[in-house]
Amino acid sequence: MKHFDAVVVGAGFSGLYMLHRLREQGLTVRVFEAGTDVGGVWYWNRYPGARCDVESVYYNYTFSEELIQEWTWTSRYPDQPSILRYLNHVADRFHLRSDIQFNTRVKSAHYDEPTGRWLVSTDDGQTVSATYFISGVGCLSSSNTPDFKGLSGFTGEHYHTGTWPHQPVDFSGKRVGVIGTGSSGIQAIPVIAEQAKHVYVFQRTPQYTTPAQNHPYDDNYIRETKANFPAIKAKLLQSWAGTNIRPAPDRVTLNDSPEERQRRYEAAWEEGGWMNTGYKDLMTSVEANEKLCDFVRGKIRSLVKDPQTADRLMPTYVFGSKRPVLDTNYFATYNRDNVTLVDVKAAPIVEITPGGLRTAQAEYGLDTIVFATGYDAITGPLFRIDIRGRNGVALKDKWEDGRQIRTYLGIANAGFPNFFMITGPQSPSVLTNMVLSIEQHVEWISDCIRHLRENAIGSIEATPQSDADWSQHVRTVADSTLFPRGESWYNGANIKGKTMPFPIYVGGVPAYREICTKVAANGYEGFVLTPVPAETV
Ligand code: NA7
Repeated sequence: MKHFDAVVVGAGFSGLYMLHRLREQGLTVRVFEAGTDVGGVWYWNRYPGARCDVESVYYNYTFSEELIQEWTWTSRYPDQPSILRYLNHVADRFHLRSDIQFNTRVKSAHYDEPTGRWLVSTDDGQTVSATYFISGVGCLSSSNTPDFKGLSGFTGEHYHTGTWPHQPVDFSGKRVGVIGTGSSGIQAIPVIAEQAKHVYVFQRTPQYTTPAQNHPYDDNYIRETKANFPAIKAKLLQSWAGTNIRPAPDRVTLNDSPEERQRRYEAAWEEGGWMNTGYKDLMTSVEANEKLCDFVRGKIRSLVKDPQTADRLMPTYVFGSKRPVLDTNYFATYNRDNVTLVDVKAAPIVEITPGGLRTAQAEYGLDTIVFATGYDAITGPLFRIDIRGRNGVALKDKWEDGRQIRTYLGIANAGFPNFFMITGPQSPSVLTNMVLSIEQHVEWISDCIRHLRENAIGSIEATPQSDADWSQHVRTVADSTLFPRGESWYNGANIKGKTMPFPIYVGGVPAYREICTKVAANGYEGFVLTPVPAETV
């Protein structure tokens, strides 16, 4: 059996940086990656229109000044091919590939109590051991295709946005059905509609989506950004989500006149992005939230010509309780003659037929079906691996299938020594700039491992009390906001039979960083540190 200091799962943003940091410390590391190359979600999500909803110049690693200076983004929101090129560049620049085994999925990771090592087994039949087992599996890497009756008998082609083919799919002359109107569907639909003969959009829940107002960067902006990067990073770290550098919102929605509100909403709509209106109470006041919802509904009414289609596109839930979407020409796409919106809440999908799809109301002939049906998010990627800690207890059982997630800081788990989760459940993760949050976790974990090694500590493990306290804190903070009010992948509502308490820490990037830094500064308070047995020192 091969022995490593650390095994890391995944070669996306998390795994690549983790590998780099641990190798700098002289550790032996093996990264296992299911794909044939680096990239993580950006390797798999190759659907037409795939684009990140965080601005390019903020959606990159910040640990290396040279990397910042030598890489140039070309548009405000990066498309999937650009991000994938960037991650390939990082892998080459830091010579990372030699420690990554591609085409290999980790099946299980079991903590072996007598040796204090993790035994990690992969789908190619090998088992290796490691002192540290680190998950870089991401939050949205376990794609979900609902179990529609008849799918196996469909005679056309079908694709899931999250596992898209490497060769472009040709939609010309095709009748295409797109199921799902989350970020993936909303990005893909306008692009597919330009090529396909006809697109039927099967929508279960209408979405609040606002214009990205994507545009090419000009050279001056890029020059300035590169010149001021340290200051920009400092500002990003001060922002709630780590996604922009403007001052924190400080206005109260209902204190402004209707005219002033309208002016601010219009300005934010024109500017594009996540509706930066300057109001601080969007996610804490139902009344404030409803004002923005009204504004977006008004925009839908004005953008979509057919009143019935506009009605069907009207969202009614709390803005932000499902992931808001940034789009390019989404609503205008419904003005095309070759696009039909089908409400599958009113008349659910009954089955996929050999020649298309049947709802409770009608049958649609289709050549191609695109499943933009999302992910078994946050817990799904971890549960795909049989992770077992002390006494053979499975993580899935400890968390009661997700109904009772208990972690310490979203990084560690009582009962699972030397197991670290990069952007795990109960950390800020998907509600923040993922790259910034990944960097913070990777640096915290690598500093922790350095501390263990320098002090001859064999293992670190969260106490059950720390797990319980952190989980309670995550719940309390979430319940003081409107985030848990929706039915979304945030709480597992998109997957039949899945329920989980709101699994994201919404205290914001600055507060969260401060807590993690303090835990480390206080000698890893809340953890039990066990020295290496004397005879092995
Ligand atoms: P999402 O946001 O989970 O969207 C999935 C969509 O698929 C959503 O509209 C769902 O409707 C719909 N869906 C799921 N199952 C069904 C069934 N059985 N029938 C009809 N419609 C269904 O996934 P995305 O890939 O778009 O985005 C994921 C994240 O990636 C995104 O938020 C960004 O952070 C990046 P529902 O809303 O559940 O009624």
